[in-house]
Amino acid sequence: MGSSLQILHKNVPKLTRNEGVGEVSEDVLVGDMKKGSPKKDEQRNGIRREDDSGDPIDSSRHPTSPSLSVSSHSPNVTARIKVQDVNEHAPEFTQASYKVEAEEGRLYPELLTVTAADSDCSPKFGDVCKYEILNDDAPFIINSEGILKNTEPLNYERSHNHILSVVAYDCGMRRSEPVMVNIKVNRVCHIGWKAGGISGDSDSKLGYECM
Ligand SMILES: [Ca+2]
Repeated sequence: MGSSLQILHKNVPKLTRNEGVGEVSEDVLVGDMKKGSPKKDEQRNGIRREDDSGDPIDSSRHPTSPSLSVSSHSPNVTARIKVQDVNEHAPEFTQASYKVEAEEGRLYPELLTVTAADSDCSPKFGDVCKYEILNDDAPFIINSEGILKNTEPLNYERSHNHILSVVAYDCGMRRSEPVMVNIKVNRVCHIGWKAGGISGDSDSKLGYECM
């Protein structure tokens, strides 16, 4: 061949015209020629090719000229990366507050349903698993579906309304901010005979008698 190879790199000894040429792997040269521009590969690797006169060889005019690469890489492999979800978000209720009215003297199987949602993606961190009433001794319970009901008949005279703080937990037990639930107790009156009646007379008349 009429050309020689010279490696230009800081702190790397230069090969003389009669040295180093035989140490270049042909397989690497063929691979690099197929993959891209020989001129760019030479510039990236700090390699300059010269002819016998010492002038640089223009690869575009000598497409079959041998090139030198000082690096190589293995064949591609597939890497599978499993991304673990992180519990970034607490559940949030779909309403800013809740309000419901209930008659006194009744046990309700369902007074109200509260709902919270969570922005995390995995079932552990993104599903809501539990609701809780923070008030102590409140005559109410709430289940994992957010269904609220009273545990004893409500009494208007004892309390006209009950204000509860309810929180939600995702399945990683991250807790939401509390939401207010206001239960207004309605007095129940029945029509019947009572002293004074509707008009307030002293005689017993038909009127409304409240519990
Ligand atoms: Ca979450």
